Amino acid sequence: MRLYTRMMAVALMLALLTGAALAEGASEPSRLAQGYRDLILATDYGDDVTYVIGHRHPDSDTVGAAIAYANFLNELGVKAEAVVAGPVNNETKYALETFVVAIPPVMENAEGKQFVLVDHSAYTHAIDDMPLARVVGVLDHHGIGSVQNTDFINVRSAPIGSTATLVYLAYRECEVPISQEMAKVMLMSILSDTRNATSNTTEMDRIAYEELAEISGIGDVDALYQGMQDAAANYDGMSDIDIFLTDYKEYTVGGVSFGASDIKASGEEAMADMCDRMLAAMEENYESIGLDMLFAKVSNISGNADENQAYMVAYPESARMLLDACFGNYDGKYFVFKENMSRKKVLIPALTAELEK
Ligand SMILES: [Mn+2]
Repeated sequence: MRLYTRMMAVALMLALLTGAALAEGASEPSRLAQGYRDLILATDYGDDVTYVIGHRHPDSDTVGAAIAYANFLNELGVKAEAVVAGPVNNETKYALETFVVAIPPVMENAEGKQFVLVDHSAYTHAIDDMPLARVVGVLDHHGIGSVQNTDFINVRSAPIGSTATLVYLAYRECEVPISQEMAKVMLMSILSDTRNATSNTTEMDRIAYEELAEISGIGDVDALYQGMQDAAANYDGMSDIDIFLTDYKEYTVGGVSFGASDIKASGEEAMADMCDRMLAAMEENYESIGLDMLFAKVSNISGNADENQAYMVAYPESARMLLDACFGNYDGKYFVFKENMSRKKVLIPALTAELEK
């Protein structure tokens, strides 16, 4: 018996030393957790599959939140599957391949299908025929968008760093155990959307980050993030317009339509080069994209704090003038930012405020 106890102690110590995963086991939910489960299950999901999908031009938050929320619904007995609105980017591909987690299939038609939307709630950010689908749930951190149907939608929207943090919260509230695999996937999302907890990070994001890092068994989270960053800045083999459309969103404010892209480059020279290419790509594809204004922000991932952290270019001249009215930091060629500002938190609100004047 003493030998057994000692063996257990040694095993526990080894587990701690090697940073082994602390995947959670299932137990009966508390009364409060059952109440939270009932809230989720109050939706009539029917017998068909509920697809969990993120926004177009998918990023790591949108993909990770879809995978983890589909798994969460499965754990509650709902038939759900994660899908993506287009091919995943290099950053997401790198992380999922590292975790050996399958990339969800691309969904092209929404008509007649049933969805939970994650990381978006506006039809402009959803796949084309989403207005012809039944939306039963929304988890988002971009405010409340245009998505509506006649049925009751279970919505959770909060000004938080990552949608995956809301998914994490759902697991916790409902006391659904978080597997090592799901911890990795949600951590990927939080790392990406909060830039490794350096931007737009709420206390809830930090709690999720820390607990998921522990459960995931990933020892060196910073190294994982660096790998994701390097993969994100790798546009090898892509045309300039494909690069422009990798992390790209469209908006309409006061009758003016515009698209905004977020691109990564390492160092000021690479940023300037990328800005030149994006400006040419925007000009060349302006007619086919068909919006009034196009913006490209190139973020610096060099980690060098002495350098400027973002450059921007805009097309056509009306867009350049609008950006100038917002920030006034045009150097004759590029808009230059000391801090890398968030598209969601800074750029879009600034453009919106100026357009509404
Ligand atoms: Mn997001």
